[in-house]
Amino acid sequence: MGFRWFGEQNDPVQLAEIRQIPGVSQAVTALYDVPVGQVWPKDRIAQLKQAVTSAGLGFEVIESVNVHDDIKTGQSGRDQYIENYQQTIKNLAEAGVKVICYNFMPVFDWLRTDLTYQLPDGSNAMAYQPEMLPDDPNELIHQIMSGSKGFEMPGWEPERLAHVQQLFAKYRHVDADQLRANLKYFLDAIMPTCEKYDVRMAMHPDDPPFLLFGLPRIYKNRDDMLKIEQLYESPYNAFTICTGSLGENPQNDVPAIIREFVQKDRAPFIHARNIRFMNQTKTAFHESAHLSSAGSLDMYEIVKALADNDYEGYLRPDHGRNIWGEQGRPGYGLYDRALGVTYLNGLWEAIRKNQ
Ligand code: DNO
Repeated sequence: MGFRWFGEQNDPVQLAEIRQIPGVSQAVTALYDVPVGQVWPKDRIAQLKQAVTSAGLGFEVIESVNVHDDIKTGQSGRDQYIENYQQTIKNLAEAGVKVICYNFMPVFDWLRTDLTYQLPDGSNAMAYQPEMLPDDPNELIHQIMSGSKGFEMPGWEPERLAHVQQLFAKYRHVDADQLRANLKYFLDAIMPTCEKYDVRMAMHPDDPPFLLFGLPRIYKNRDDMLKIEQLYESPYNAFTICTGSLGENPQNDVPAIIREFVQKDRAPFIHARNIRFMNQTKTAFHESAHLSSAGSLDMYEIVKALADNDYEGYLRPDHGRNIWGEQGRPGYGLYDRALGVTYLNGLWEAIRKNQ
């Protein structure tokens, strides 16, 4: 069980606090200040590892090493960025890292229309309501930045998004097939490094898993996963299964997806969270407490899909609400995620003892 941590400078949550959550043994973290595309320096990785391990936690999962847009769009500069990525994989492997979470989403990483949506119990959570999505991506960026309470949001690097027009222009001729071809080019280049150094790549789903702003999306559902799997047949070409992201499309049978990909050993990393649909058509949702009864996903079935298959990979609670007056990062406060850990571990213990 891991817990995401944004680093000493950037996270009000302390490693010492994470260490006290029962059953958490890993900090899931990253060097957030290395610009996308640059090599992660060995000394900076060593410092980060030192901070994590001296707090009594493991340093085996990185989230994320982001992929440069030139790789995603297949620009001529991609080979240099790929070489840098290979070097980063090697550097992380030498520090004992086993899994790297990454994504292949165009322009935006995850996307919401509200970062502090008020819930009836006085807590707040992130939400997505299609009618609140502006037509102009610049306006969305403004919405996200101003809702972020001064925190830099992962995947929303201001220096990258300052050039959003140019970014969109780069993707103008990239459809889903082209994006997948660019992913294949990337995987063909990095997989031998991953195999040699024993680091598994765990691709994160599109969040939300539907088309937005005319941008292509290639990891929305099971069919997409089968296509990605075929791009490079290896357990090192693997997935982060994010229950919330996939669950935001009610057509996705999340427990079935988990079962299938855990059985095939293609799911070394699970993000477990719940969401609640806000309308009849299930196109709007807000994030909720992890408990099944708090949202629309059946968390018992999700944990059961893992436990039934003797899951041995990494798992972390995902976005929680901000509760008890905490002024935490949107989605990443301490308390609700800690409650999530305890609940997930409770489900796990009960299911295992009943087997
Ligand atoms: C948001 C996260 C994402 C995720 C990346 C993985 O809260 O789920 O930023 O870390 O998509 O590359």
